[in-house]
Amino acid sequence: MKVVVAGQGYVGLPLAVRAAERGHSVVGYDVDQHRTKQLAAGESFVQDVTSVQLRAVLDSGAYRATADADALAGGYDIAVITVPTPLRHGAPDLSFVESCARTLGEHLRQGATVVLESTSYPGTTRELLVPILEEASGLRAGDFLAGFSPERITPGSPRFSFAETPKLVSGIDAKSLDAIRGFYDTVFDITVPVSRPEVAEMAKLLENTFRLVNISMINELAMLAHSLGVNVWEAIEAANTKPFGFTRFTPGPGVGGHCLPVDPVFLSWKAEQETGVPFQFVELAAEVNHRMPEYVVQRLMEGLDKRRIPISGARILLLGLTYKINATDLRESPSLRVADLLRDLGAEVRGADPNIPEGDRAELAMLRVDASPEEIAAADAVVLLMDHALFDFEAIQEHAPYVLDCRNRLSGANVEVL
Ligand code: SAJ
Repeated sequence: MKVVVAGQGYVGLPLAVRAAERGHSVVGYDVDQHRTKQLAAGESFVQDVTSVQLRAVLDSGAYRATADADALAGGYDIAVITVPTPLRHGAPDLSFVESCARTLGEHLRQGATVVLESTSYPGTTRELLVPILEEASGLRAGDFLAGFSPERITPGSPRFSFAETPKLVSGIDAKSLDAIRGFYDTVFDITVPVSRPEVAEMAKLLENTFRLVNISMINELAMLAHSLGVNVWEAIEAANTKPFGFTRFTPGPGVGGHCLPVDPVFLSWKAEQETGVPFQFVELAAEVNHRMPEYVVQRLMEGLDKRRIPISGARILLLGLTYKINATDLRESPSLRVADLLRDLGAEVRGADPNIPEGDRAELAMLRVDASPEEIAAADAVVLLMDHALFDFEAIQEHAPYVLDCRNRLSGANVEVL
């Protein structure tokens, strides 16, 4: 099939490359010329697509990257929208979806299909995408096919590969579902059809709201357990011996990333639009998670107080700056807020993260150092925020005068866990 994947980021690029590997003729369309030039040169910037894979589909001619919408002029059999759906002032920003839909609509032919993968609230496909496609193409729904299929990318996940993760598929009508399922069956091992796009849109938000709420609950439990003098980590492992009806989550410095702090807010926003009341579990979860960086700083100050070290002027070394263990991504990372809070209190903040590429200086706003024994020993306090596999935990335990361990990886008289 002639396939267009609009948006060549951590969701669109793996889909485009995989579809090309599976025999489709794929155009990776992205409005960012720098990004498409990089891709056309065979350089992948997405954790789960190697440059070797990218070069292979470029060389075979199965894939090409472009920022030129004229490349769509010949039409397409199926176009997949994988553009960002961020929040703007706490509300969904669908402007990228709208502009992408207009561009695809201009080249939409009779019988062709458009699938939305970008996360959004239930109703987006039918109420927003389809009307834009109709207006831009002059066709009516039914002349073309449309549906929703949520992305389930787990960046750097060693356990679930892209193709093995079951793919939900939906269509605005039976023909759309057939066409969409037919395409994804060539790319994924398992496709799971649902009756309507609204079900697939809701399922996606359910998946991430489930995680956000449970992570927030375990963070609140961690704060209470500390007050009660109970080791929450031991309690979690004890509860996890129950072979049914329990899912293990662990406390941390807060919930970061491009999914969990964002996707559930789409649900809450839609709830408020429809019922006048936001989705309360999301609101509460967001409030608890927002408090976690402050809690980390409060615990750190308590630890320094015990050692008669004022926070102002203290040299603090933060270990693990990205939003998730072993990730390379800083987006919404709680470490950034911990660093800001510490700086506001007059501390000297240094950060070490072996996962962040050397050239990446974005957003750090702190002195970036290596987690060397010298740096660790010279700090008044070390905070382990993300327990990346690349850290030498023995060295941290041995050389740190005091460690606040947010991930329960260390032990010793100089260690306190969150
Ligand atoms: N976190 C905790 N405690 C936990 C689990 C996570 O504090 O027990 C924190 C992480 O450190 C991170 C945040 O929550 O800051 C989010 O972690 P995550 O494991 O949910 O990772 P994400 O944000 O990459 O979530 C993505 C989601 N995938 C999609 O939306 C397609 C999510 O649904 C996946 O379950 C998750 O990857 C995954 O399992 O890798």
